[in-house]
Amino acid sequence: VNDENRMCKIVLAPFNGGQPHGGVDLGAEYMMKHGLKQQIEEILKWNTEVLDPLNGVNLEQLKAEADEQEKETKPKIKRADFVSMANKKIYETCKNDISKGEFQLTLGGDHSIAIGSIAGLLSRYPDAGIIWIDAHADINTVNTTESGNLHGCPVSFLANMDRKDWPKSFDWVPENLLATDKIAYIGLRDVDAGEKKILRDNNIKAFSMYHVDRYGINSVVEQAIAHVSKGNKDCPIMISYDVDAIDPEASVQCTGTKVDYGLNNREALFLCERICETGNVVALDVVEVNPSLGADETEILKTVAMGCSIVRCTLGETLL
Ligand code: 6HN
Ligand code: MN
Ligand code: MN
Ligand code: MN
Repeated sequence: VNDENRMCKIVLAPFNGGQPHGGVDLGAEYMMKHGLKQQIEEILKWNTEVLDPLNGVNLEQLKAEADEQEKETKPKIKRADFVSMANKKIYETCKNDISKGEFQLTLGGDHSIAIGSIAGLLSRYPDAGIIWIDAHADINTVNTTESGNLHGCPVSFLANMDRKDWPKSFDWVPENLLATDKIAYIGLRDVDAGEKKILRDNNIKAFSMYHVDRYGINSVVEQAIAHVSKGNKDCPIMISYDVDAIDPEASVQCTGTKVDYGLNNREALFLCERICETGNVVALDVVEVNPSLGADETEILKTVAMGCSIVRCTLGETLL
């Protein structure tokens, strides 16, 4: 694609049904209000177009109805119908309204929205590698989840684990599934026992904070890229970035499942810069920015600004 005609499709995914906190639905809006679209156009010289798959859906009402009903039924998996419905829409938009060669930028929302965004991306690039940046592995299945929150489960859905046990509303199957050898994690430090077993049993590449300290972020990113690319130097790469990968003390206080001792600010952005430098990055999710959890304006600004920096670095701002 000619540089002047680069197109970044910004997919708004203001969805909070995959976890208990209100406010994570505001993440996309806050990043947009921070000037993200203008930054992409004016600093990075990309064309942009905003897609809004959940437009017209009364998310607040549907969530309230689901919670009301589930007070009685107390299902193990929380708001399954709601999460399934929203992700099917995100999936269809990513699949149908974005072309090969266009960048897919999805702004959450909680991390359950990666069900839709990654399923959509895989319909264009079936062999894409996914680099999942997170304090958590988000690979619980409906059988291993302890919380019942679906933002802890997107990877298992995408990889088709325990398919038959998923709630009936998850009756839609993505055109292409995620192979477990096409994902690599960076930043892990809060992984459930059931998830550890899944990671081990499937031999999934996972770099925890231990590995970041042991080898340094440069080596870790290099290994992650090599792993998901499987020797194909043109392998398309997507980053699914949960801001809770980043250390709360460094910048990210406003997120629903904060964990201490994460990536520092440079590690957090360096990995975006390095993945951008491959020339193969085709998509990015930025999720779990929750402005409602800020103690003051400064905390909110720091988290939102970091979300925007992740986007700009992934699109090449800091490469000369
Ligand atoms: N996230 N492993 C925990 C759970 O509830 O399954 C935490 C998940 C966090 C999910 O941060 O996107
Ligand atoms: Mn997380
Ligand atoms: Mn460190
Ligand atoms: Mn996550």
